[in-house]
Amino acid sequence: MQPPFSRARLNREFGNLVERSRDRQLRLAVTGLSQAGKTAFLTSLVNQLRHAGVEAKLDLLPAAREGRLLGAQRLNQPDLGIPRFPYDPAMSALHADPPRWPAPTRGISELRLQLRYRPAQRGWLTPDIAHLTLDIFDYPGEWLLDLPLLQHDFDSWCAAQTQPQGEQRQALFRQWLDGIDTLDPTAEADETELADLAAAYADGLKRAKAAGFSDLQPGRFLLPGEHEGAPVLQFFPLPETLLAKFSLTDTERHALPENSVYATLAARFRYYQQHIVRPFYRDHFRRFDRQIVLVDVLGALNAGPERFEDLSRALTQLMQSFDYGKRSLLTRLFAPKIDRLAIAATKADHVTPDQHSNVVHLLEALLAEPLKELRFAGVPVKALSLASIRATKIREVNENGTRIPALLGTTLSGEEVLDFPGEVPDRLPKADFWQQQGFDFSNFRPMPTPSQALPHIRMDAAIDWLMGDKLV
Ligand SMILES: Nc1nc2c(ncn2[C@@H]2O[C@H](COP(=O)(O)OP(=O)(O)OP(=O)(O)O)[C@@H](O)[C@H]2O)c(=O)[nH]1
Ligand SMILES: [Mg+2]
Repeated sequence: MQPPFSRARLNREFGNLVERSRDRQLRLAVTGLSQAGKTAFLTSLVNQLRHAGVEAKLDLLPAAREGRLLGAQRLNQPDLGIPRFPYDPAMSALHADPPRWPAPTRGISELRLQLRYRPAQRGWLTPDIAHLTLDIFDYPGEWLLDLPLLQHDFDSWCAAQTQPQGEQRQALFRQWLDGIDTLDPTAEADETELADLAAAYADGLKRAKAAGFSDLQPGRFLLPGEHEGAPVLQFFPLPETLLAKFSLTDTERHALPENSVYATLAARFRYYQQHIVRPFYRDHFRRFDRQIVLVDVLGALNAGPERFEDLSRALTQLMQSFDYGKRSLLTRLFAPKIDRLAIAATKADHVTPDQHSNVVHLLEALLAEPLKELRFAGVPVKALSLASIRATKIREVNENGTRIPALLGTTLSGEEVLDFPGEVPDRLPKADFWQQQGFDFSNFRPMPTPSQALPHIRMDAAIDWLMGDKLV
């Protein structure tokens, strides 16, 4: 007589059981510069998962399409010392009358979600319901740019920060540049003078941020948090030209007394690295399995060539720190095991659907170098465009017999507009693009939504790529 189960089947079922009984966990890092759309993405992610199977439209996510994803609930987060991700305040803002965008992020927050789903493959040992625990965290984008700062010593950081970066940007630092011109790096440090110059440098960074530039370090100068006014935030780079005036060799420079301007600034830079930047990354960017890099490509395209190049420089630096190959900084420091990555152009609802593939090509062009390295390192990468919270509707306008796609939205000041945003280039724009400036981007207010689930574009595709394989 045949045994009821073959050994192979028993082994397989036992394997399944072990797999299911092991609590499936996933830690997702959402990476993006200031205003890239991290908080909107996280709010929408939580919202879509909570309303999966009911109101959320998630056709590109098989677990939801097949009715197997049953929803998600918040669990107590592991670190009780960190505020909870403000999902409820974000939803209240989006459901207010008139609707508002969630507030810019001022500190770190975390959230743990438990997803309930029915496994796709059923066996006699497979439970009816399985769980996936998802950990997410949010932080101000300004602080992310401190990551590349970890790769430098004070000298190389000075060189990187003071290389020519375009006239418009330079003009915003004029007051600091004038002040620093007469500084003697070998002289004894005058605390008040250094504090004033650091304040002028921070002021330059704030102006550059307001003017749409992205490559801004140190990040805490923009958003100091609890370090406001502390000496650790009173340093700045010394331009090569200034150091050259004193024609010091590297050895002479490093032998300057501890209380000299040069040594004081270098010590504060090191302290900043060790006590502010390193703990931030150690505590929050360690041990994540999946990553999504969000980029506001359209915003940069709208802002002109100098800011577009600035974004490209900032992202390339940032992604170098996340180089998943052998020599990467993070691999050395914290050995993360990221096995899958998405890069996404956010706010895709600012262009008509016929432009979406161009947006993705442009994003890939912007991140060409880091993408090459990621592919070489064997990390699967998906590029997509998405709108975490869609704020426009598509309309077609008939112009002399031709149907032209347009966007219907409400501006931040409350005016309903029909918008023709124009063509997005599918590669890094050449000079003539900027001269003709065929792209017009205006901010929209979120749409009032009767449904609990937020309207989106391709959030389901992003969720599927980031965690669909865990929901089988
Ligand atoms: N139309 C549209 N606008 C969006 C979308 N996502 C974000 N935005 C806009 O971009 C702004 C910034 O989005 P946030 O999610 O706050 O950006 P962030 O990356 O969290 O920024 P910081 O907290 O400053 O680091 C929002 O206030 C909206 O104006 C989207 O899906 N569609
Ligand atoms: Mg935010």
